[in-house]
Amino acid sequence: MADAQDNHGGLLFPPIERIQKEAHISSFKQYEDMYKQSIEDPESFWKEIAKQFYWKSEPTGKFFDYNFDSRKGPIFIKWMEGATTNICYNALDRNIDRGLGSKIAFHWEGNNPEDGGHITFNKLYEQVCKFSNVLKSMGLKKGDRVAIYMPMIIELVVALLACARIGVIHSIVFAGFSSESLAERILDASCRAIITSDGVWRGNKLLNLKHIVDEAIIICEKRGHKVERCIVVRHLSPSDEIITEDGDGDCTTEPPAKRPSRQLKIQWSDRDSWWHKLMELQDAVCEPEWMDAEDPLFMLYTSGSTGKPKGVLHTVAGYMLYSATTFKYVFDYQPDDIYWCTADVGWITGHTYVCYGPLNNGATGIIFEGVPFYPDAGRFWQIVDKYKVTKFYTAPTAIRALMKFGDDFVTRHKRTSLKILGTVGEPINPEAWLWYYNVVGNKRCAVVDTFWQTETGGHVITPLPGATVTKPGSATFPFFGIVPALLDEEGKEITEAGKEGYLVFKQPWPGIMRTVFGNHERFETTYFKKFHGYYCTGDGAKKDADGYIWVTGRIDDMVNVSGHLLSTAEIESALVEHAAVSEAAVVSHPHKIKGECTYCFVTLKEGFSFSKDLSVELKNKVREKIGPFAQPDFVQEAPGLPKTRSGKIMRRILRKIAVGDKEVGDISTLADETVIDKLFQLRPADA
Ligand code: 6R9
Repeated sequence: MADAQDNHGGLLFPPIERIQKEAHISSFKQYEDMYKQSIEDPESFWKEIAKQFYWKSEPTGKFFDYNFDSRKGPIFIKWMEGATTNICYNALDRNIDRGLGSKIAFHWEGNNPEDGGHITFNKLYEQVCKFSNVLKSMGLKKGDRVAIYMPMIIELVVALLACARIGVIHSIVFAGFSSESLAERILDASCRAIITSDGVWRGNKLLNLKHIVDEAIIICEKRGHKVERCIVVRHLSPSDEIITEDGDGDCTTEPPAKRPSRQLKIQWSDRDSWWHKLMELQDAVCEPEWMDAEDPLFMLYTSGSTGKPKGVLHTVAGYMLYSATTFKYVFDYQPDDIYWCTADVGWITGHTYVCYGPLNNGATGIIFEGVPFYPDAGRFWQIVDKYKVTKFYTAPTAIRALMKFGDDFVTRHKRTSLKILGTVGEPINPEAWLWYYNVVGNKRCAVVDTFWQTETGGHVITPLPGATVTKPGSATFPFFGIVPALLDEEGKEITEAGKEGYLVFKQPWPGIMRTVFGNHERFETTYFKKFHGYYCTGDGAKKDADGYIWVTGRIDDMVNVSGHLLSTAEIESALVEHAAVSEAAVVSHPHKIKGECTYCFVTLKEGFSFSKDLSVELKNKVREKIGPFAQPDFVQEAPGLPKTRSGKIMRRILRKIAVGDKEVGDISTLADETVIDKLFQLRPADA
């Protein structure tokens, strides 16, 4: 058992001996040596790693090349250009060739604890080949975009890998987004087809995914884009009655035995096809499309500060190297591991650490359809015991929410298989870190707090479990190839310990995004214009006297709600769509479980008055427009907003008002100072 050491009042956690013993990187010195090589000679570092993969042909030009300074020309990043490979081939065929065919690739754990199954690498290969052939039979080809809006089921991974196999760019949209948000993403990428399922149970809620997709397709049609095909997985159990318009639904009218009986009505049209019917007709062999290293692999939308989501684009080879390497070292992957990342594949964490990273290492993973509190708050640990999970990865918001239910839900399960506990998505408060370490990990597991972004493709600042002495709340040190710096507002590097600055990176690593889909200019403006020569994360951070990096959170107009990034502009534009609202300003607000939540100030149009009902209506508006996870916690009336003479809303002041802090700071640039008092008076009682 490892206990903390005291470090000037802070806690230090040295690597756990039993983990260190088997670790790929088992001392800080070894990390430092490898790190040094990775930044001084990235070419030879990544060339060595590239040898683990299958390449149809070798790079034709420079191994890597880039420009991070827009004054010198367009921003670009290229790794291994001219080399050809296929990430699906590497994940499946290569692993089968090295004898892993009968190994389990995924255990599937349903929302209902009695639902489950598994798939081996052989079987996954067969399913993926068949589905690649389905896509091909529809005329889909390299470079086309396909949207995926699916629950956490094996078919989701099959769909993703099949796209990758034939060079179709997948654009996965988390199946919690509204039809509007889904439509916006389909339109931006001009997706030719969409893959979904009939519905899904989440906890005790039944969601009609097909209906949301139908609505999104109608919105797209109205805006001039036709989605040609919609493929629907028959996922609900035969006892969930499905009624389709043409009766093509393998219907049964028997009520479900153990679950609440519900009918799911879905519409059916010419563009729709059942997944299983299409699969029946296909061959289980499909030659992969040999892709250039820099061909696009997937796009994934992330919130942008202007409100319009950005399609972050990743390419084949760099992402493959980086996702696999971070997975191997950060979770210290060993062949007998049972690895579980609880993230939904609809987010980047699911792309990199449910699918691509583990599969390219030949790991056995878990796909969990449900939620942490169903049937009770012990579900995670019950699953850990059921499969003997060794490496577990989740988000601070889940940890905090589970903490609230007390230790009992954890300690009634054994958890003796656990070795490494990861966290991602937002800064983890030391209290949650310590609970994770002491209670969940029983003081015998390493905690890795991994900082990264959709844009970075994989972990960029993170401890290594066998090498790094950790401090609760710090993501510690850069991964291989990452050169971080902290800049002040003027772009000068901060060297002083404890001083906060903008977290930036000086040179590219293989997994960094290459562009914003269809808008390279936005890519340059968002990440490279604020500080020339650096990739700017949009996060603030500081370094302590020991060189540890502490990420403090977003410093742009982004809010991190339960680990999901939302832009305040996006919420504001949903609010002003309501007939009563003339202007809205949204700020982030601390929240015990979610980390942050949103607090909305709304100015009403003449003739409207504020009420509880209106507040509820506005919250629902955001929910419908963006998705349930975006629902604001607070809405308050604002007869006037604090604005500068040039008309800029001073959000800094609104954040103070939201928390009831009268020390609002400098207000000399305000056009009208009297609004502040009024806003304090109108704060809702529960804020
Ligand atoms: C992987 C992912 C990225 C933003 C990022 C930052 C926050 C993620 C963090 C963290 C502190 C950590 N973030 N991990 N902040 N410590 N360990 O979450 O991607 O959805 O794009 O969010 O999340 O603010 O900029 P994404």
